[in-house]
Amino acid sequence: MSFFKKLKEKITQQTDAVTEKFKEGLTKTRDSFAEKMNDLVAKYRKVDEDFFEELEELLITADVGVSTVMDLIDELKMEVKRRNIQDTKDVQAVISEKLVEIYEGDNSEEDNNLNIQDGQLNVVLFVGVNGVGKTTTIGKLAHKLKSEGKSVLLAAGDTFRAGAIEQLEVWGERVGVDVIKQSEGSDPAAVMYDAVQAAKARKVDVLLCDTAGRLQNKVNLMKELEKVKRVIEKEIPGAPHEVLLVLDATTGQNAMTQAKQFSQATNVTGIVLTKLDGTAKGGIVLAIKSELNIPVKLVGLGEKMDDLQQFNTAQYVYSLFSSIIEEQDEQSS
Ligand SMILES: Nc1nc2c(ncn2[C@@H]2O[C@H](COP(=O)(O)OP(=O)(O)O)[C@@H](O)[C@H]2O)c(=O)[nH]1
Ligand SMILES: [Mg+2]
Repeated sequence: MSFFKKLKEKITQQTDAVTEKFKEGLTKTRDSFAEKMNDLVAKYRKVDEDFFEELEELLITADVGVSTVMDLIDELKMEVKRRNIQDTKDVQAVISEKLVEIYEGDNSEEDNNLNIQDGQLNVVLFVGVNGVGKTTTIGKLAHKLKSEGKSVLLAAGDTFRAGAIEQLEVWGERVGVDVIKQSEGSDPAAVMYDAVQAAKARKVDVLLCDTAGRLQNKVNLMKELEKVKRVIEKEIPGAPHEVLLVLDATTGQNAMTQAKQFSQATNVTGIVLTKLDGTAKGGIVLAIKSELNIPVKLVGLGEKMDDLQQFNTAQYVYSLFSSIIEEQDEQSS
């Protein structure tokens, strides 16, 4: 069975709605990627060194990340030799296969489930710079958890940015969950303390904590996050159960830099990559995983309430290659 078919089979274990979301959200990346791939294949019919060089460039411009691309190209060259592939068209299938391999690494069981256990209070802390989509993601995730039957509480920990508390309250109303807040300018650690007490008293399943993205300088921001985290840790052993770093996919290498900074300062357990729908450079998902070794747990594929999805490699790679795959499938049948 071809790898595409296997990929497709893996995907059909999920609902059509999820597949549609991924395909729709990755339209820009797919269109740009498929167009460039098709051009490349048309230009070089036979596999040679020039073809690989241009392929390398193509992947780097899709933000896949230089060292990831280098590894991928090496792997591809070996595989092409091993299978004696001559036509560039046939390389496409191998690329998708290798991408999944690279992403999944040694363990094919992806660890992109959120660490949320039944029968206890779970605390999820959201960190990241201003504008990346923290508050929006909290709103979307609250909706998702609630629709799974969990009780949710929100903590308005961004007391710094004007309007941030109100923005979270709007999401709270939309989704139908309460928000614990204090006034603008108050100590975020105090807000977290209140929120944790409220969450305990109300016996909620999940507390989602918003934080500020920009203070006067980075050192202050990191110190504040540490303080917030300490308050949570002290009140609930084992918490926070997740520290999710939110990154904006449209910012490319900037997002990589942020990831490095935040993961040095705090123990990031997962990444939320937002605005994948707004970029043609969706290759960044692969760069994050292979260069930072932090799992991308959730992806933002739009601004609406249900535009947050758990990340899934098969869905992602299938979405990127689907137009190419379907064309090839048609030709071969
Ligand atoms: N297209 C798109 N926009 C998003 C996504 N996530 C967030 N946004 C938008 O990004 C902007 C900043 O989001 P916000 O949650 O306020 O960021 P915060 O400063 O990190 O809390 C808002 O206009 C959101 O609607 C996404 O997945 N796709
Ligand atoms: Mg915010």
